[in-house]
Amino acid sequence: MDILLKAWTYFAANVLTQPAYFIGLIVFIGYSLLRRPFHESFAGFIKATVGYLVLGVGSGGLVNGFRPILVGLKDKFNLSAVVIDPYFGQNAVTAGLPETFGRTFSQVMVLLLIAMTLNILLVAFRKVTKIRSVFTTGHVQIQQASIAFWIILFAFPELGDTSILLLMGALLGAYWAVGSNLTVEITQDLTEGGGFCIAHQQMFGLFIFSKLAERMNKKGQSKRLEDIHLPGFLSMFNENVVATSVLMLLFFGTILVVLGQDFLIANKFLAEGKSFLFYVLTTSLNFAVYLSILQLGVRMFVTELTASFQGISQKLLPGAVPGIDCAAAYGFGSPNAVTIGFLFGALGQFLAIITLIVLKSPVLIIAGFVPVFFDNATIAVFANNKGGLRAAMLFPFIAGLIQVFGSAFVVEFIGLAKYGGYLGMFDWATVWPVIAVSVKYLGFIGVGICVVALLAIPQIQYAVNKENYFLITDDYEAYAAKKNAKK
Ligand code: ASC
Repeated sequence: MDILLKAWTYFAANVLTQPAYFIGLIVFIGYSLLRRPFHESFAGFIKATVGYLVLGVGSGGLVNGFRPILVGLKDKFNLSAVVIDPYFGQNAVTAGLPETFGRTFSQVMVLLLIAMTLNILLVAFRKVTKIRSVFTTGHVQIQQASIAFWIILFAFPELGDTSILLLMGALLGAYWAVGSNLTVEITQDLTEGGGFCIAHQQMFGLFIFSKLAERMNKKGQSKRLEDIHLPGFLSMFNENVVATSVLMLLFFGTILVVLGQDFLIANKFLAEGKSFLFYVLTTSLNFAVYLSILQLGVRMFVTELTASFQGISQKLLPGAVPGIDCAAAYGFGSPNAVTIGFLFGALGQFLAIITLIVLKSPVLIIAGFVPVFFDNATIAVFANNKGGLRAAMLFPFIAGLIQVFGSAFVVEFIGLAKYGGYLGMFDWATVWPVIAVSVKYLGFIGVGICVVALLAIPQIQYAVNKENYFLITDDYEAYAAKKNAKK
Protein backbone atom coordinates (compact mmCIF):
# COMPACT_ATOMS: atom_id res chain seq x y z
CA MET A 1 0.00 0.00 0.00
CA ASP A 2 2.78 2.33 1.01
CA ILE A 3 4.66 1.63 -2.22
CA LEU A 4 1.54 2.27 -4.27
CA LEU A 5 0.97 5.57 -2.53
CA LYS A 6 4.59 6.56 -3.06
CA ALA A 7 4.40 5.62 -6.73
CA TRP A 8 1.20 7.61 -7.10
CA THR A 9 2.66 10.64 -5.32
CA TYR A 10 5.66 10.50 -7.65
CA PHE A 11 3.40 10.26 -10.70
CA ALA A 12 1.09 12.99 -9.48
CA ALA A 13 3.91 15.39 -8.61
CA ASN A 14 5.86 14.89 -11.83
CA VAL A 15 3.25 14.10 -14.46
CA LEU A 16 -0.30 14.73 -13.35
CA THR A 17 0.32 18.24 -12.06
CA GLN A 18 2.69 19.09 -14.90
CA PRO A 19 0.28 19.42 -17.82
CA ALA A 20 3.11 19.30 -20.37
CA TYR A 21 4.04 15.74 -19.41
CA PHE A 22 0.49 14.71 -18.75
CA ILE A 23 -0.64 15.81 -22.20
CA GLY A 24 2.49 14.23 -23.68
CA LEU A 25 1.64 10.96 -21.98
CA ILE A 26 -1.95 11.12 -23.20
CA VAL A 27 -0.69 11.68 -26.75
CA PHE A 28 1.69 8.73 -26.43
CA ILE A 29 -1.05 6.42 -25.13
CA GLY A 30 -3.47 7.70 -27.75
CA TYR A 31 -1.13 6.96 -30.66
CA SER A 32 -0.20 3.58 -29.19
CA LEU A 33 -3.86 2.65 -28.97
CA LEU A 34 -4.21 3.64 -32.60
CA ARG A 35 -1.41 1.10 -33.25
CA ARG A 36 0.97 3.67 -34.62
CA PRO A 37 4.61 2.49 -34.66
CA PHE A 38 6.55 3.27 -31.48
CA HIS A 39 8.68 5.98 -33.07
CA GLU A 40 5.56 7.87 -34.11
CA SER A 41 4.02 7.67 -30.66
CA PHE A 42 7.32 8.80 -29.20
CA ALA A 43 7.56 11.69 -31.66
CA GLY A 44 4.00 12.65 -30.72
CA PHE A 45 4.94 12.65 -27.04
CA ILE A 46 7.88 14.95 -27.72
CA LYS A 47 5.96 17.34 -29.94
CA ALA A 48 3.05 17.63 -27.52
CA THR A 49 5.25 18.04 -24.47
CA VAL A 50 7.52 20.59 -26.13
CA GLY A 51 4.47 22.46 -27.45
CA TYR A 52 2.94 22.62 -23.99
CA LEU A 53 6.25 23.72 -22.49
CA VAL A 54 6.44 26.46 -25.12
CA LEU A 55 2.94 27.56 -24.12
CA GLY A 56 4.22 27.59 -20.54
CA VAL A 57 7.11 29.87 -21.53
CA GLY A 58 4.59 32.27 -23.06
CA SER A 59 2.11 32.27 -20.19
CA GLY A 60 4.90 32.19 -17.58
CA GLY A 61 6.55 35.17 -19.25
CA LEU A 62 3.30 37.10 -19.15
CA VAL A 63 2.63 36.19 -15.52
CA ASN A 64 6.15 36.87 -14.27
CA GLY A 65 6.61 40.00 -16.31
CA PHE A 66 3.34 41.73 -15.63
CA ARG A 67 2.12 40.51 -12.27
CA PRO A 68 4.75 42.51 -10.32
CA ILE A 69 3.71 45.66 -12.16
CA LEU A 70 0.08 45.37 -11.10
CA VAL A 71 1.00 44.36 -7.57
CA GLY A 72 3.45 47.28 -7.53
CA LEU A 73 0.41 49.59 -7.32
CA LYS A 74 -0.37 48.11 -3.93
CA ASP A 75 3.14 48.73 -2.60
CA LYS A 76 3.45 52.15 -4.13
CA PHE A 77 0.32 53.38 -2.37
CA ASN A 78 0.89 51.32 0.76
CA LEU A 79 -2.45 49.61 0.51
CA SER A 80 -3.44 46.71 2.65
CA ALA A 81 -5.41 44.77 0.12
CA VAL A 82 -6.21 41.32 -1.16
CA VAL A 83 -4.54 40.46 -4.45
CA ILE A 84 -6.81 38.33 -6.61
CA ASP A 85 -4.48 35.87 -8.28
CA PRO A 86 -4.29 32.06 -8.02
CA TYR A 87 -0.71 32.05 -6.74
CA PHE A 88 -1.45 34.71 -4.12
CA GLY A 89 -4.53 32.71 -3.13
CA GLN A 90 -2.49 29.59 -2.62
CA ASN A 91 0.10 31.47 -0.56
CA ALA A 92 -2.61 33.05 1.58
CA VAL A 93 -4.08 29.64 2.38
CA THR A 94 -0.66 28.19 3.21
CA ALA A 95 0.09 31.14 5.49
CA GLY A 96 -3.31 31.20 7.17
CA LEU A 97 -4.02 27.51 7.78
CA PRO A 98 -1.84 26.89 10.85
CA GLU A 99 -2.93 30.08 12.58
CA THR A 100 -6.64 29.90 11.73
CA PHE A 101 -7.34 26.19 11.83
CA GLY A 102 -4.20 24.73 13.37
CA ARG A 103 -3.55 22.47 10.40
CA THR A 104 -1.80 22.18 7.10
CA PHE A 105 -2.78 20.60 3.82
CA SER A 106 -0.42 17.92 2.69
CA GLN A 107 -2.74 15.49 1.01
CA VAL A 108 -3.30 17.25 -2.24
CA MET A 109 -1.98 14.27 -4.22
CA VAL A 110 -4.49 11.93 -2.58
CA LEU A 111 -7.20 14.44 -3.32
CA LEU A 112 -6.17 14.44 -6.97
CA LEU A 113 -6.37 10.66 -7.00
CA ILE A 114 -9.92 10.69 -5.63
CA ALA A 115 -11.09 13.48 -7.90
CA MET A 116 -9.39 12.04 -11.00
CA THR A 117 -10.93 8.63 -10.37
CA LEU A 118 -14.32 10.25 -9.88
CA ASN A 119 -13.90 12.24 -13.10
CA ILE A 120 -12.94 9.14 -15.12
CA LEU A 121 -15.83 7.15 -13.64
CA LEU A 122 -18.25 9.94 -14.51
CA VAL A 123 -17.03 9.77 -18.12
CA ALA A 124 -17.03 5.96 -18.17
CA PHE A 125 -20.70 6.08 -17.23
CA ARG A 126 -21.41 8.90 -19.62
CA LYS A 127 -24.65 7.33 -20.84
CA VAL A 128 -26.00 8.03 -17.36
CA THR A 129 -23.96 11.02 -16.21
CA LYS A 130 -23.78 12.80 -19.61
CA ILE A 131 -20.24 13.87 -18.80
CA ARG A 132 -17.76 13.79 -21.67
CA SER A 133 -14.62 15.54 -20.42
CA VAL A 134 -11.57 14.78 -18.31
CA PHE A 135 -9.86 17.66 -16.52
CA THR A 136 -6.10 17.52 -17.19
CA THR A 137 -4.84 20.94 -16.09
CA GLY A 138 -3.08 19.83 -12.90
CA HIS A 139 -1.43 23.06 -11.87
CA VAL A 140 -4.74 24.87 -11.55
CA GLN A 141 -6.27 21.89 -9.76
CA ILE A 142 -3.73 22.39 -6.99
CA GLN A 143 -4.56 26.08 -6.69
CA GLN A 144 -8.24 25.28 -6.55
CA ALA A 145 -7.76 22.48 -4.03
CA SER A 146 -6.08 24.82 -1.57
CA ILE A 147 -8.95 27.32 -1.62
CA ALA A 148 -11.54 24.53 -1.49
CA PHE A 149 -9.73 23.08 1.53
CA TRP A 150 -10.04 26.42 3.27
CA ILE A 151 -13.74 26.69 2.41
CA ILE A 152 -14.47 23.21 3.79
CA LEU A 153 -12.50 23.86 6.97
CA PHE A 154 -14.32 27.14 7.36
CA ALA A 155 -17.63 25.27 7.27
CA PHE A 156 -16.50 22.18 9.23
CA PRO A 157 -13.55 23.19 11.42
CA GLU A 158 -13.66 20.00 13.45
CA LEU A 159 -13.76 17.51 10.61
CA GLY A 160 -11.03 14.84 10.34
CA ASP A 161 -8.67 14.59 7.38
CA THR A 162 -10.32 11.61 5.70
CA SER A 163 -13.81 13.11 5.79
CA ILE A 164 -12.46 16.39 4.45
CA LEU A 165 -10.75 14.60 1.58
CA LEU A 166 -13.99 12.83 0.70
CA LEU A 167 -16.03 16.04 0.78
CA MET A 168 -13.45 17.86 -1.30
CA GLY A 169 -13.12 14.97 -3.70
CA ALA A 170 -16.87 15.02 -4.28
CA LEU A 171 -17.19 18.80 -4.64
CA LEU A 172 -14.05 19.41 -6.67
CA GLY A 173 -14.43 16.25 -8.74
CA ALA A 174 -17.96 17.26 -9.68
CA TYR A 175 -16.89 20.83 -10.42
CA TRP A 176 -14.00 19.70 -12.63
CA ALA A 177 -16.07 17.23 -14.60
CA VAL A 178 -19.18 19.38 -14.95
CA GLY A 179 -17.31 22.64 -15.59
CA SER A 180 -15.09 21.29 -18.35
CA ASN A 181 -18.05 19.44 -19.85
CA LEU A 182 -19.86 22.80 -20.11
CA THR A 183 -17.20 24.05 -22.51
CA VAL A 184 -17.35 21.12 -24.96
CA GLU A 185 -19.78 22.59 -27.51
CA ILE A 186 -18.40 26.12 -27.51
CA THR A 187 -14.82 24.87 -27.88
CA GLN A 188 -15.74 22.48 -30.68
CA ASP A 189 -17.42 25.42 -32.42
CA LEU A 190 -14.44 27.72 -31.89
CA THR A 191 -11.85 25.18 -33.02
CA GLU A 192 -14.01 23.52 -35.68
CA GLY A 193 -13.72 20.13 -34.10
CA GLY A 194 -10.39 20.48 -32.30
CA GLY A 195 -11.47 17.65 -30.06
CA PHE A 196 -10.71 19.28 -26.73
CA CYS A 197 -12.45 21.51 -24.22
CA ILE A 198 -11.36 23.98 -21.56
CA ALA A 199 -10.41 22.81 -18.07
CA HIS A 200 -9.49 25.92 -16.16
CA GLN A 201 -10.96 28.47 -13.77
CA GLN A 202 -13.67 30.31 -15.73
CA MET A 203 -15.56 27.39 -17.30
CA PHE A 204 -18.98 28.54 -16.11
CA GLY A 205 -18.16 32.03 -17.30
CA LEU A 206 -17.24 30.80 -20.77
CA PHE A 207 -20.49 28.90 -21.04
CA ILE A 208 -22.74 31.69 -19.75
CA PHE A 209 -21.10 34.46 -21.76
CA SER A 210 -21.08 32.36 -24.93
CA LYS A 211 -24.81 31.77 -24.56
CA LEU A 212 -25.43 35.47 -23.92
CA ALA A 213 -23.23 36.43 -26.88
CA GLU A 214 -25.16 34.09 -29.12
CA ARG A 215 -28.42 35.64 -27.97
CA MET A 216 -27.16 39.17 -28.44
CA ASN A 217 -26.14 38.36 -32.00
CA LYS A 218 -29.13 36.36 -33.19
CA LYS A 219 -29.32 38.14 -36.51
CA GLY A 220 -25.57 38.01 -37.01
CA GLN A 221 -25.47 41.81 -37.05
CA SER A 222 -22.29 42.17 -34.99
CA LYS A 223 -19.13 41.42 -36.96
CA ARG A 224 -16.46 39.16 -35.57
CA LEU A 225 -13.06 40.69 -35.04
CA GLU A 226 -11.48 38.58 -37.77
CA ASP A 227 -13.99 40.01 -40.27
CA ILE A 228 -13.33 43.62 -39.40
CA HIS A 229 -10.74 45.34 -41.55
CA LEU A 230 -9.79 48.77 -40.38
CA PRO A 231 -9.26 51.35 -43.16
CA GLY A 232 -6.46 53.83 -43.79
CA PHE A 233 -3.73 54.23 -41.21
CA LEU A 234 -5.82 52.21 -38.76
CA SER A 235 -5.16 49.16 -40.94
CA MET A 236 -1.91 48.65 -39.05
CA PHE A 237 -4.05 47.46 -36.13
CA ASN A 238 -5.34 44.59 -38.23
CA GLU A 239 -2.06 42.97 -37.34
CA ASN A 240 -2.18 41.43 -33.93
CA VAL A 241 1.40 42.21 -32.94
CA VAL A 242 0.92 45.89 -33.75
CA ALA A 243 -2.46 46.18 -32.02
CA THR A 244 -1.23 44.38 -28.90
CA SER A 245 2.00 46.36 -28.67
CA VAL A 246 0.38 49.76 -29.10
CA LEU A 247 -2.42 49.03 -26.64
CA MET A 248 -0.04 47.57 -24.05
CA LEU A 249 2.25 50.54 -24.44
CA LEU A 250 -0.67 52.77 -23.49
CA PHE A 251 -1.85 50.48 -20.70
CA PHE A 252 1.39 49.46 -19.01
CA GLY A 253 3.06 52.72 -19.99
CA THR A 254 0.48 54.58 -17.91
CA ILE A 255 0.88 52.25 -14.94
CA LEU A 256 4.69 52.39 -15.10
CA VAL A 257 4.61 56.18 -15.24
CA VAL A 258 2.28 56.21 -12.22
CA LEU A 259 4.67 53.91 -10.37
CA GLY A 260 7.48 56.26 -11.32
CA GLN A 261 11.16 55.79 -12.09
CA ASP A 262 12.29 56.00 -8.45
CA PHE A 263 9.90 53.31 -7.29
CA LEU A 264 10.91 51.06 -10.17
CA ILE A 265 14.59 51.45 -9.38
CA ALA A 266 14.06 50.96 -5.64
CA ASN A 267 12.13 47.76 -6.33
CA LYS A 268 14.67 46.44 -8.81
CA PHE A 269 12.44 46.58 -11.86
CA LEU A 270 14.78 48.99 -13.54
CA ALA A 271 18.56 49.10 -13.23
CA GLU A 272 20.07 52.38 -12.12
CA GLY A 273 21.26 54.50 -15.02
CA LYS A 274 19.16 52.69 -17.65
CA SER A 275 16.74 54.58 -19.85
CA PHE A 276 13.25 54.75 -18.38
CA LEU A 277 11.72 55.34 -21.78
CA PHE A 278 13.22 52.22 -23.29
CA TYR A 279 12.41 50.19 -20.22
CA VAL A 280 8.73 51.09 -20.66
CA LEU A 281 8.93 50.36 -24.36
CA THR A 282 10.60 46.95 -23.97
CA THR A 283 8.32 45.90 -21.13
CA SER A 284 5.21 46.75 -23.13
CA LEU A 285 6.45 45.13 -26.33
CA ASN A 286 7.32 41.97 -24.38
CA PHE A 287 3.60 41.42 -24.02
CA ALA A 288 3.33 40.77 -27.74
CA VAL A 289 6.48 38.63 -27.57
CA TYR A 290 5.06 36.29 -24.93
CA LEU A 291 1.68 36.18 -26.61
CA SER A 292 3.32 35.08 -29.86
CA ILE A 293 5.27 32.37 -28.04
CA LEU A 294 2.11 31.17 -26.33
CA GLN A 295 0.26 30.86 -29.63
CA LEU A 296 3.16 28.99 -31.19
CA GLY A 297 3.05 26.47 -28.34
CA VAL A 298 -0.69 25.97 -28.74
CA ARG A 299 -0.29 25.23 -32.42
CA MET A 300 2.44 22.70 -31.68
CA PHE A 301 0.57 20.54 -29.23
CA VAL A 302 -3.06 20.88 -30.27
CA THR A 303 -2.51 19.10 -33.59
CA GLU A 304 -0.92 16.15 -31.82
CA LEU A 305 -3.54 16.02 -29.13
CA THR A 306 -6.42 16.10 -31.60
CA ALA A 307 -4.99 13.31 -33.74
CA SER A 308 -3.92 11.03 -30.91
CA PHE A 309 -6.89 11.41 -28.61
CA GLN A 310 -8.97 9.42 -31.07
CA GLY A 311 -7.15 6.39 -29.70
CA ILE A 312 -8.34 7.13 -26.18
CA SER A 313 -11.86 8.14 -27.10
CA GLN A 314 -12.32 5.12 -29.33
CA LYS A 315 -10.66 2.43 -27.29
CA LEU A 316 -10.00 3.37 -23.69
CA LEU A 317 -12.58 5.83 -22.50
CA PRO A 318 -15.30 5.97 -25.15
CA GLY A 319 -16.41 9.44 -26.11
CA ALA A 320 -13.98 11.23 -23.78
CA VAL A 321 -12.66 14.72 -24.54
CA PRO A 322 -9.56 16.15 -22.85
CA GLY A 323 -10.02 19.40 -20.93
CA ILE A 324 -6.93 21.62 -21.24
CA ASP A 325 -5.54 25.06 -20.34
CA CYS A 326 -7.63 28.08 -21.36
CA ALA A 327 -4.69 29.51 -23.29
CA ALA A 328 -5.23 26.78 -25.89
CA ALA A 329 -8.14 28.92 -27.13
CA TYR A 330 -5.74 31.73 -28.10
CA GLY A 331 -4.60 29.76 -31.12
CA PHE A 332 -8.11 30.07 -32.61
CA GLY A 333 -10.40 32.86 -33.76
CA SER A 334 -9.03 36.38 -33.76
CA PRO A 335 -5.82 36.99 -31.80
CA ASN A 336 -7.00 40.56 -31.27
CA ALA A 337 -9.84 39.19 -29.12
CA VAL A 338 -7.23 38.27 -26.52
CA THR A 339 -6.02 41.85 -26.25
CA ILE A 340 -9.51 43.36 -26.28
CA GLY A 341 -10.66 40.96 -23.56
CA PHE A 342 -7.73 41.85 -21.38
CA LEU A 343 -8.28 45.59 -21.70
CA PHE A 344 -12.03 45.53 -21.13
CA GLY A 345 -11.61 43.10 -18.25
CA ALA A 346 -9.08 45.47 -16.72
CA LEU A 347 -11.50 48.36 -17.19
CA GLY A 348 -14.20 46.39 -15.35
CA GLN A 349 -11.84 45.41 -12.54
CA PHE A 350 -10.51 48.95 -12.09
CA LEU A 351 -14.03 50.36 -12.02
CA ALA A 352 -15.06 47.78 -9.43
CA ILE A 353 -11.99 48.54 -7.30
CA ILE A 354 -12.75 52.28 -7.39
CA THR A 355 -16.31 51.47 -6.33
CA LEU A 356 -14.99 49.48 -3.36
CA ILE A 357 -12.84 52.43 -2.35
CA VAL A 358 -15.67 54.93 -2.73
CA LEU A 359 -18.07 52.74 -0.74
CA LYS A 360 -15.40 52.30 1.95
CA SER A 361 -15.52 48.53 1.65
CA PRO A 362 -13.84 46.66 4.52
CA VAL A 363 -11.79 44.72 1.97
CA LEU A 364 -9.85 46.29 -0.80
CA ILE A 365 -8.95 44.25 -3.88
CA ILE A 366 -5.91 44.59 -6.12
CA ALA A 367 -6.20 43.32 -9.67
CA GLY A 368 -4.02 40.28 -10.17
CA PHE A 369 -2.62 39.63 -13.61
CA VAL A 370 -3.84 36.04 -14.01
CA PRO A 371 -7.59 36.73 -13.66
CA VAL A 372 -7.45 40.03 -15.53
CA PHE A 373 -5.64 38.50 -18.43
CA PHE A 374 -6.36 34.78 -18.70
CA ASP A 375 -10.03 34.92 -17.63
CA ASN A 376 -11.03 37.90 -19.69
CA ALA A 377 -8.96 37.13 -22.76
CA THR A 378 -10.51 33.67 -22.89
CA ILE A 379 -14.02 35.01 -22.35
CA ALA A 380 -13.42 37.46 -25.21
CA VAL A 381 -12.20 34.75 -27.60
CA PHE A 382 -15.37 32.74 -27.01
CA ALA A 383 -17.67 35.77 -26.92
CA ASN A 384 -16.21 37.06 -30.20
CA ASN A 385 -16.77 33.70 -31.82
CA LYS A 386 -20.47 33.75 -30.96
CA GLY A 387 -21.29 37.42 -30.75
CA GLY A 388 -18.61 39.44 -32.47
CA LEU A 389 -16.76 42.53 -31.34
CA ARG A 390 -19.55 43.93 -29.15
CA ALA A 391 -19.70 40.75 -27.09
CA ALA A 392 -15.89 40.60 -26.92
CA MET A 393 -15.89 44.02 -25.28
CA LEU A 394 -19.00 43.81 -23.10
CA PHE A 395 -18.58 40.42 -21.45
CA PRO A 396 -14.97 40.72 -20.29
CA PHE A 397 -15.96 44.11 -18.83
CA ILE A 398 -18.83 42.52 -16.88
CA ALA A 399 -16.57 39.63 -15.88
CA GLY A 400 -14.04 42.16 -14.57
CA LEU A 401 -16.67 43.70 -12.29
CA ILE A 402 -17.76 40.27 -11.08
CA GLN A 403 -14.22 39.03 -10.40
CA VAL A 404 -13.63 41.93 -8.02
CA PHE A 405 -17.03 42.11 -6.29
CA GLY A 406 -17.40 38.33 -5.96
CA SER A 407 -13.90 37.94 -4.57
CA ALA A 408 -14.30 40.86 -2.17
CA PHE A 409 -17.41 39.23 -0.76
CA VAL A 410 -16.13 35.69 -0.45
CA VAL A 411 -12.67 36.47 0.85
CA GLU A 412 -14.21 38.45 3.72
CA PHE A 413 -16.90 35.83 4.31
CA ILE A 414 -14.47 32.92 4.65
CA GLY A 415 -11.97 34.93 6.69
CA LEU A 416 -9.09 34.74 4.24
CA ALA A 417 -8.83 38.50 3.66
CA LYS A 418 -6.17 39.15 6.26
CA TYR A 419 -3.73 36.84 4.51
CA GLY A 420 -3.76 39.03 1.42
CA GLY A 421 -4.71 36.72 -1.43
CA TYR A 422 -7.58 34.95 -3.12
CA LEU A 423 -7.89 32.91 -6.30
CA GLY A 424 -10.15 35.50 -7.94
CA MET A 425 -10.84 33.76 -11.26
CA PHE A 426 -14.40 34.00 -12.60
CA ASP A 427 -15.79 30.69 -11.29
CA TRP A 428 -14.15 31.37 -7.94
CA ALA A 429 -15.92 34.71 -7.70
CA THR A 430 -19.31 33.23 -8.62
CA VAL A 431 -19.85 29.48 -8.30
CA TRP A 432 -17.58 28.94 -5.31
CA PRO A 433 -18.94 31.77 -3.17
CA VAL A 434 -22.35 30.13 -3.60
CA ILE A 435 -20.84 26.79 -2.55
CA ALA A 436 -19.12 28.46 0.43
CA VAL A 437 -22.36 30.02 1.67
CA SER A 438 -24.30 26.78 1.16
CA VAL A 439 -21.88 24.56 3.05
CA LYS A 440 -21.44 27.10 5.84
CA TYR A 441 -25.15 27.44 6.55
CA LEU A 442 -26.48 24.03 5.52
CA GLY A 443 -23.55 21.81 6.52
CA PHE A 444 -23.50 18.34 4.99
CA ILE A 445 -26.89 18.94 3.40
CA GLY A 446 -25.32 21.95 1.70
CA VAL A 447 -22.52 19.78 0.30
CA GLY A 448 -25.10 17.29 -0.95
CA ILE A 449 -27.19 19.99 -2.59
CA CYS A 450 -24.14 21.49 -4.33
CA VAL A 451 -22.93 18.15 -5.70
CA VAL A 452 -26.40 17.20 -6.92
CA ALA A 453 -26.94 20.65 -8.44
CA LEU A 454 -23.61 20.40 -10.28
CA LEU A 455 -24.34 16.91 -11.59
CA ALA A 456 -27.78 18.06 -12.77
CA ILE A 457 -26.18 20.55 -15.18
CA PRO A 458 -25.01 18.02 -17.83
CA GLN A 459 -28.43 16.36 -17.58
CA ILE A 460 -30.09 19.64 -18.51
CA GLN A 461 -27.54 20.24 -21.29
CA TYR A 462 -28.35 16.81 -22.67
CA ALA A 463 -32.11 17.21 -22.35
CA VAL A 464 -32.14 20.34 -24.50
CA ASN A 465 -29.76 19.00 -27.14
CA LYS A 466 -30.24 15.24 -27.25
CA GLU A 467 -29.60 14.83 -30.95
CA ASN A 468 -26.19 16.47 -31.10
CA TYR A 469 -24.93 16.11 -27.56
CA PHE A 470 -22.67 13.13 -28.15
CA LEU A 471 -22.40 13.59 -31.90
CA ILE A 472 -20.46 16.86 -31.54
CA THR A 473 -17.55 15.00 -29.98
CA ASP A 474 -17.96 11.53 -31.45
CA ASP A 475 -18.15 12.74 -35.06
CA TYR A 476 -17.66 16.45 -35.51
CA GLU A 477 -17.76 16.23 -39.32
CA ALA A 478 -21.21 14.67 -39.22
CA TYR A 479 -22.34 17.28 -36.72
CA ALA A 480 -21.01 20.14 -38.86
CA ALA A 481 -22.63 18.71 -41.99
CA LYS A 482 -25.93 18.50 -40.16
CA LYS A 483 -25.65 22.06 -38.94
CA ASN A 484 -24.83 23.35 -42.41
CA ALA A 485 -27.69 21.43 -43.96
CA LYS A 486 -30.04 23.12 -41.49
CA LYS A 487 -28.73 26.56 -42.45
C1 ASC B 1 -3.89 30.16 -14.20
C2 ASC B 1 -2.63 29.83 -13.68
C3 ASC B 1 -1.71 30.03 -14.65
C4 ASC B 1 -2.38 30.50 -15.86
C5 ASC B 1 -2.16 29.57 -16.99
C6 ASC B 1 -2.74 30.12 -18.25
O1 ASC B 1 -4.92 30.09 -13.60
O2 ASC B 1 -2.37 29.44 -12.49
O3 ASC B 1 -0.43 29.88 -14.56
O4 ASC B 1 -3.75 30.56 -15.50
O5 ASC B 1 -2.74 28.31 -16.73
O6 ASC B 1 -2.13 29.55 -19.36
